[in-house]
Amino acid sequence: MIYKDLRGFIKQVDDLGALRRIGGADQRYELGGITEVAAGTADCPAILFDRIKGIKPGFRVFTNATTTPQRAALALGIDPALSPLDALKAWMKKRETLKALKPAEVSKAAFLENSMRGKTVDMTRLPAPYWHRKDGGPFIGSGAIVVMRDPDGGWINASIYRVQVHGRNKVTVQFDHPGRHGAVIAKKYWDKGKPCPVAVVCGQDPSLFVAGFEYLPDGQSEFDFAGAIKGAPLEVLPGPVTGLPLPANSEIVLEGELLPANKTMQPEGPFGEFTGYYANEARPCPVMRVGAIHHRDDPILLGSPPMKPPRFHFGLPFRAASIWSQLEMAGVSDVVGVWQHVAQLMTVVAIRQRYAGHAKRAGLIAAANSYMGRLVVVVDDDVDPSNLADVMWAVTTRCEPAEQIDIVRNAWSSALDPRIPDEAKAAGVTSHSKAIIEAVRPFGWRERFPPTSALTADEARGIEAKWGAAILGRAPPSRPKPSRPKPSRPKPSRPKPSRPKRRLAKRGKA
Ligand SMILES: Cc1cc2nc3c(=O)[nH]c(=O)nc-3n(C[C@H](O)[C@H](O)[C@H](O)COP(=O)(O)O)c2cc1C
Ligand SMILES: [Mn+2]
Repeated sequence: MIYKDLRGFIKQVDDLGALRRIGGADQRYELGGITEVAAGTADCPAILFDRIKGIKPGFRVFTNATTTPQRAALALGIDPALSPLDALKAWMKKRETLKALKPAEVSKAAFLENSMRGKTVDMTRLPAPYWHRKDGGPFIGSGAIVVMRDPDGGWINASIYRVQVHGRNKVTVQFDHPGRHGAVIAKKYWDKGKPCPVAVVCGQDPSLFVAGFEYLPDGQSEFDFAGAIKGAPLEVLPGPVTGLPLPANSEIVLEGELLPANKTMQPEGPFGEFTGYYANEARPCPVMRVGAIHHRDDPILLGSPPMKPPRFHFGLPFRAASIWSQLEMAGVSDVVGVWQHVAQLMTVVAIRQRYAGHAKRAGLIAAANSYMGRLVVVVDDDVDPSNLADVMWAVTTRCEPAEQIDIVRNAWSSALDPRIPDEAKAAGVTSHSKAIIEAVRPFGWRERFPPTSALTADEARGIEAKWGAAILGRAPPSRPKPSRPKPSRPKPSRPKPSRPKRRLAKRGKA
């Protein structure tokens, strides 16, 4: 069953044994620090913060929501027990058949349980975290959805743009570039000398988080896409201040106006980026005047701060799925997997080699479509592209650097790239070079290549099924319970039926 709202999702995460509750952390740097350290551990748990210092108890912050392949699958309505690569493939297939579903208007909304209006609006009552030490301020929106209505078509755009808090009723909304739908829509109001009605939805359901960073064409609402993921229309209620349709089960909603950028701007940022660096100094940014704050009782803010890679806000590398589709569309056959590591900065393609040049063909297409990625690796089909250790084994044993590494220059990156010098950026350069590593057995003598002594994936699974408990130091299910519980392995306080089996082989994380 797919979750109903963020609370429903958190309950499912808890049932998987993947939730940690933390009380007493500080809004300044501790929420961010704890989130980053947790995301760097092997289990990468989701965290629910409560009793945040200086904030009314009950106001909570939820982080690392979908940072593992397992929880990302859960968010997409895909079986969380699938292997990471199978889950990615299942999403690729599901996405191809998704049908947009318009939201359904309802007459009651949970987010209206509490409201601050006009003079009583006070952003400082909400737990907006200072995520990283050198951030320019607290951010209420790191994974929040910014909702606007296109004045021409009347369609609703609902995407993720970061939102910084500057005062009791003042926040900024940051568009990476003027092509963002939010920027295009706001400009239409501003060009007529009017402010743009806007709402910021914090603590939305994860299907909306996923929809919020999909590249959808203009005219297509992220709300409809979220409905498609869930297989049920999103329930919305017109906001009392803006009339914008707002997801009824959201935790926190800000309503207000985005003021014309030629009149009011506010220095915004800097903000730690997903590359693990700061990309810019503070820069002027459009201001939203907050006319109302609505929230549920004991609301939960969904926080999705960028962190040093390989930590990433989503556990399945979506762009790898689109590169996989692009390879297939381009006629590259026998692709058995595509995955991205280091927060999508490295792409790996696994193929069953059929002809000389097959690996290079796959590598070139993957390189062309690897946003910001300097490293593309092509591996054989016996290597799991989602397992970085496996990939590096192939790189160090099947690739002769002098023969099997190519460099493509002036390729797709972005202004966020920390390795492009300032002078070049000032001159408009946002491209970099990419290395394509063919870590495959050389085609001409692949049959004579030394055979591997490693278990096949099937053999390893067989061993896991038969001997896994013994290897992990757990009693197999058939054996009688030991009379005394071992102190070093405390039993979980309650049964966790749907928790997938722990794998022996450590999986690479996106
Ligand atoms: C966690 C997260 C944070 C993001 N922050 C921003 C941001 O601050 N500004 C921005 O322009 N895009 C940001 N993005 C990317 C956009 O949400 C994404 O490209 C989206 O598809 C843009 O939607 P649009 O086509 O409706 O403008 C972020 C994405 C994620 C997942
Ligand atoms: Mn859009």
